[in-house]
Amino acid sequence: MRGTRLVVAAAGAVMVAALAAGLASAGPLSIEQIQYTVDPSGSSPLDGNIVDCAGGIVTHKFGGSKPKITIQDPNSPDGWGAIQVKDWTSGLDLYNAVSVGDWVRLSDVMVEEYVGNTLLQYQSDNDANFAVLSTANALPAYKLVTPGEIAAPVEGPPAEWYVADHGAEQYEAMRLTVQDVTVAAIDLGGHRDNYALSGDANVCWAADYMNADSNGLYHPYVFAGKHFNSVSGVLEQYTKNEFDYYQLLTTCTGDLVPEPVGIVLLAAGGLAVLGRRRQGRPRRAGLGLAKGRRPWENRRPRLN
Ligand SMILES: [Ca+2]
Ligand SMILES: [Ca+2]
Repeated sequence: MRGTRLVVAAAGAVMVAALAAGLASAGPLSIEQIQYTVDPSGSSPLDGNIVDCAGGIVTHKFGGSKPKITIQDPNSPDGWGAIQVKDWTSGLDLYNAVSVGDWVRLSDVMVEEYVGNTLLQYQSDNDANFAVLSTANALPAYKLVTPGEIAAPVEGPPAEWYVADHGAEQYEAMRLTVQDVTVAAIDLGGHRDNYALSGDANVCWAADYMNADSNGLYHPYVFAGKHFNSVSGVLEQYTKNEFDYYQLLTTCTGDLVPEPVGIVLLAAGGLAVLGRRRQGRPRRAGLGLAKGRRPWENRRPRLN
């Protein structure tokens, strides 16, 4: 048995060496090459390695206790296309120098799994460096997913929440949108800042802690029962103690799009007035209603 183990260990060492050689000769890795994994834990096979990364477009910056940026490679729109980069330098050399929309390439950054997320650690000790290859890039489009594709965890045992389906792993740090969702519950998760978004017969979790416009734990738009036409953000995992879940992190007010009924009616009324003025036909002021009719009566279909 011992001999067998040695052979297996030796074979493993050869594979690691071959992988390292292949990586070394292939130039900087794409984000997808760092993120992609078939490991059920979701961990990057490069966890603990120092790598060069071809990088991506900065989609978000977040100060927090350890400033970080999120970068996304538009060449991987379907999955494994984004990653967070934490700046550990005393002068925040990376964080302060880059802007949303910059394409940033990185060298000598450490791949590290942290509470469920694959991070690139930007550290002076490893002589990390970066280059801004271009600026003012359009941000990668939000990928439309169903709540079920980034499914919420389920409770059990009591007060423990674990996600059953890690299919969302491929979307880590990517820009995503869910549509037609209602806030089904709040005060959830490891920091009591998560809320459940219900739609499409499924539920996902979201949070606003990275939202530049949130005031406290939740954005003012968010409360139980609130319906949104869409909610967008970047996906983050949280795996610690009695929790393992994915959460859609909104980044600004624009990521929370309420039901637009009132706006649509107002716009339709304004357009009707404008259209009739352009035609030069005198009409009653306001919504251009026929005399004696109310708005909804004007919209009724004829019966004959
Ligand atoms: Ca993960
Ligand atoms: Ca990952």
